[in-house]
Amino acid sequence: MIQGTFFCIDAHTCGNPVRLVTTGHPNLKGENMSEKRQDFLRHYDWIRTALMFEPRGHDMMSGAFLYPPCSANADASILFIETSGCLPMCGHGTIGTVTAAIETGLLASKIPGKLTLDVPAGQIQVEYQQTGNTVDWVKIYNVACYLAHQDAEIDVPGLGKLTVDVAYGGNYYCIVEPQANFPGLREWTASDILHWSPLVREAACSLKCIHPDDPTVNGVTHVLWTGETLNENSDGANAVFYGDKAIDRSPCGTGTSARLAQLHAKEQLSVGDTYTHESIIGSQFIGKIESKTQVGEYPAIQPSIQGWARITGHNNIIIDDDDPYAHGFQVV
Ligand code: PYC
Repeated sequence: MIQGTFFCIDAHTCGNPVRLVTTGHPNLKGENMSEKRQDFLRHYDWIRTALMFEPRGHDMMSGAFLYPPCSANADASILFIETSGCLPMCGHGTIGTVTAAIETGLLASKIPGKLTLDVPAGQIQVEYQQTGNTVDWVKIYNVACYLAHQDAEIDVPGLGKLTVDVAYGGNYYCIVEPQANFPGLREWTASDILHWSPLVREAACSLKCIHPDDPTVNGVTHVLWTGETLNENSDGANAVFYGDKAIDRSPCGTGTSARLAQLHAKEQLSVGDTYTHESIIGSQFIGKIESKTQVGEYPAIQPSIQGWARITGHNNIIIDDDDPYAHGFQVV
């Protein structure tokens, strides 16, 4: 028996997949997207695993559902889904969702080129430029971001000691810069990143992080490795590890936001500075420190991230009880 049919618009943001699910939304309980995220994880997680894991998805798969706004001033809400769960915030996911939704007419803005969106991490503002039917770029004014731990020493089995920072950019990132036990991202292969990242994340679990405004957002979930750039006009390069086996092909919106918060806290960037951030494949986001703010007791920044996305196809996904892999599987 068919459990669900999900019509999806498949897209990519600077190389990383975004599957925007346009039908089959479960009716979620909650006043805001953080509560709705918890409800989805409790009762409907099979939809995520079916759409993100193999055989319908893959290790990097990431997607979103659009919901009606939770706040009076918002245009819509986004629930992010990916292989590791439901992220509080996803930058590449937002850029892909906005592009696909505007280009296909799923979402119309009240003010041309501007949107206010509720996401589990809070509320974000979006600007986009459209030429004809094409969305050329999307700029996200992200939630407030801050440095949670500076120069923390962790011991990674087999690799040794690393000095790392942990910053919040919508998710908590363990940021690793080149040092004695890490020669830099371009000196490592993708297999090296996939091998060491889970061990770094595990070692970084000792670094407590709980979001002051929402305790359901907690713990280091992502590892951001830095290194030399491929493009002359990039200010920095990164490879973000997420889930069990994924390296972000985009420069990572929340990762870039975390990096901006870290560099601002360490007085390497100031308000008004832009930072062109490059991914493992050389694709770029433009980050900017828009203003200073506060998250609980932490000095914080309000960053923006700009990037582009393209639709790759339309996908009518069927989840059938008769299929032993109806809810997906992972090979880890
Ligand atoms: O763009 O924020 C992002 C993101 C998080 C995980 C993968 N991409």
